[in-house]
Amino acid sequence: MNFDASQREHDRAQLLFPGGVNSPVRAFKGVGGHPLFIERGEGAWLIDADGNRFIDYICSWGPLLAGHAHPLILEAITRAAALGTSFGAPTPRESVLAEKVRALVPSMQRMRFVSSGTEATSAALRVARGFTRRDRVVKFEGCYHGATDSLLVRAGSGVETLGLPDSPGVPAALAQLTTVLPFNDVEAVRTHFRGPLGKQTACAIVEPVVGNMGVLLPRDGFLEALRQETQAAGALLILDEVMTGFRVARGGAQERYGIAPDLTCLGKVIGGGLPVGAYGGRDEIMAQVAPEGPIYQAGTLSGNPLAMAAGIAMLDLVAEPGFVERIEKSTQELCERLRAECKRAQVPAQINQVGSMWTLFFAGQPVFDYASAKRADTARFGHLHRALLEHGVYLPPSQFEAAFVSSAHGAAEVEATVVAFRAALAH
Ligand code: KE4
Repeated sequence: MNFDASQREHDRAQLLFPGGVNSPVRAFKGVGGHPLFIERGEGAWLIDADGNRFIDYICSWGPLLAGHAHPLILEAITRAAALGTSFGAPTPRESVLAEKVRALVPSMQRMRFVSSGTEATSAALRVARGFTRRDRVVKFEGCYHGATDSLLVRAGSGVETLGLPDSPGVPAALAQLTTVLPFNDVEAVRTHFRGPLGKQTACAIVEPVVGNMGVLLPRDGFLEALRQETQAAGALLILDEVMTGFRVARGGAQERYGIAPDLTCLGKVIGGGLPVGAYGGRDEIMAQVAPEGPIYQAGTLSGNPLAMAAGIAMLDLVAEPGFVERIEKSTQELCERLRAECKRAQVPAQINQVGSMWTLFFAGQPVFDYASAKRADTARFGHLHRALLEHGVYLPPSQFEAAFVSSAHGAAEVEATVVAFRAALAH
């Protein structure tokens, strides 16, 4: 394949942006080579600046549950744009989307829209600290919750990809208020919340299904223990469903695993490809948020009319019977076929999948936490990524990211992906 135009665009972009990108994971640092510059998307396909076509398993890092340029989402955005792009005032459309969110995620009795997942998690942390009047927070090693200071501590995603376990610029005094526990470790959760720090802890925030170490599933009892222990210690449980929301089940991981959080963070799918995040939960907690209560959070483009229109169209698709289930079925079939290809090639690999998110680890043992994810052969993953590009398949450019399937990935895309994998594994 020819990537000359992308190379030229990357050379130009490096004079303008750090690494030539506006978000680090796009830089291909985890797999080598330079990023593709994209011209357009069509359903499950991306077309790059050189005219190369790829089956897209990034889906904008999760938002595009209905694939690229879905006609109903485009129509909703176009109609909204004709009425104006932003008013800095409330609109009925915000309530329409919030009612749809609440119908799918009933634990979000009231909520607040923001413009990114990072805004949602940083706001949720502040609300938890303000509501409990406690400063300490708990996160889990390898989980990533956006680029917010208190949570850029032993985070996953691009932080892990670039080997930056703690980012400079995060004040030590703040980082010291963040306790990091191993994911899936019930004993560590119990020891913390039953110990002296438990009653000083405002909240635990967790990716209920981790996407940012690659996909890791919660072990039986882990989420339940976290719910019980936070409750007993008077700490809030925040489920970061920015990635899992509407994707691992219609009502997110909290529906799939039957966990009732105090606060939920959403992003990605909720905006249908436009910038939307949200945080929300129990009414008594949200009543503490300004202007009703004293905890401050704000945003110029929060509830943006175009983003609301896209989100409404997206959640209407999610609400359709069979929509989420069909995508999960395609994903399960794809992963089964890829496991068979790895077996045929006698390559030790683990493929973790839940809903329509999955990750292939080159590892001989199950991958269930940060330590086991780190043991995967990332060099081999980089080689696979480059080989798959040559065969028209675009995986996330990092071992520590989730791959995503959309409603636009049909039987033809699954078949073409399996054929490409077989060829790439033989490289
Ligand atoms: P954003 O601020 O990027 O919208 O959301 C932050 C965030 C919060 N919580 C979870 C579980 C997330 O996965 C994310 C963002 N995910 C990354 C990919 N792992 C976004 C891609 C990027 O950083 O460019």
